[in-house]
Amino acid sequence: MPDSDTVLSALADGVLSLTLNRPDKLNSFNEEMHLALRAGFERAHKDAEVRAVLLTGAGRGFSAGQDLSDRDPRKGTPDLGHTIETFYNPLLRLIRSLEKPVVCAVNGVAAGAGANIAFACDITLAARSARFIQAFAKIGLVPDSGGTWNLPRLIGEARAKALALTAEPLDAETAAGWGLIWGVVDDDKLMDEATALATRLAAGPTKGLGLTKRAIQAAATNSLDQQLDLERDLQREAGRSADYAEGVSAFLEKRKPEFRGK
Ligand code: T3D
Repeated sequence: MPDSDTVLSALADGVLSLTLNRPDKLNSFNEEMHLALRAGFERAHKDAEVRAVLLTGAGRGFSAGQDLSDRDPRKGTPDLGHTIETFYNPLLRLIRSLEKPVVCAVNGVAAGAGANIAFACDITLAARSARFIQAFAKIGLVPDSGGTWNLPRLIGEARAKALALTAEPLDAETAAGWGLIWGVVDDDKLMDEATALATRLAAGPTKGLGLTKRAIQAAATNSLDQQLDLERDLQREAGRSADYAEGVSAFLEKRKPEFRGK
């Protein structure tokens, strides 16, 4: 991982915690933070010790999206397509293709790409005081980081368009009620609950959980027939895993399973 304190990284109990750490800028993304976060997710892909990821932010915000101080128009017109291709899209692909659970703890405001990264994680919990803002409309941009794909799927076109066109903040309770995130937790309990959830997932049958994630994501573009075939293939694969053998043995022996993530 690049030597950067813009993302704090720690591995404990199979959980790789990645904490966005530019609190004075509400954890907005500059290139250094992008590279550090990408390195964290690349490690999660490669390192068998990592069996779940917990993504959160330091300070009072989760992330305010792109660092706009890097976008001063007086210094020229940036090619935003290039930055999306180079930074945001690879990050989204790393999160979605990681066959391990990604828990997101939204500790405060999540705006622009910050909101859509949170929505792209597998299980997102938010502090009661958090809010989500599709801030793009305020500066003449288009929702990115998978926002135009995820929002209509999660909440339908009417709500997706209203959020994206007005940039109105959405409170955490409403986000959970609409199905954008999994749940809301009192601010002072958020990290304990998110850590407990990530730790529980990290102790689970990683192979089966990863295949489950793949199947659910594939459903967005598959027909029912394609999905049924996929379930057959993935079940075959899961059925060959050591964790499946352990799960069934533990059930038959009336004991708790000890999954090893294999
Ligand atoms: O450019 C590309 O590569 C394309 C990709 C784009 C992806 C995107 O994410 S575009 C959207 C960019 N984000 C925004 O437009 C959000 C801008 N921020 C805000 O609207 C507000 O800060 C918030 C609603 C998020 C929070 O408001 P509030 O009142 O709680 O905090 P604040 O006072 O506005 O911000 C606190 C500090 O963070 C402040 O710095 P200061 O004055 O104390 O030194 C503020 O300037 C800084 N900050 C907040 N957001 C950003 C930021 N600095 C740089 N970039 C930011 N995005």
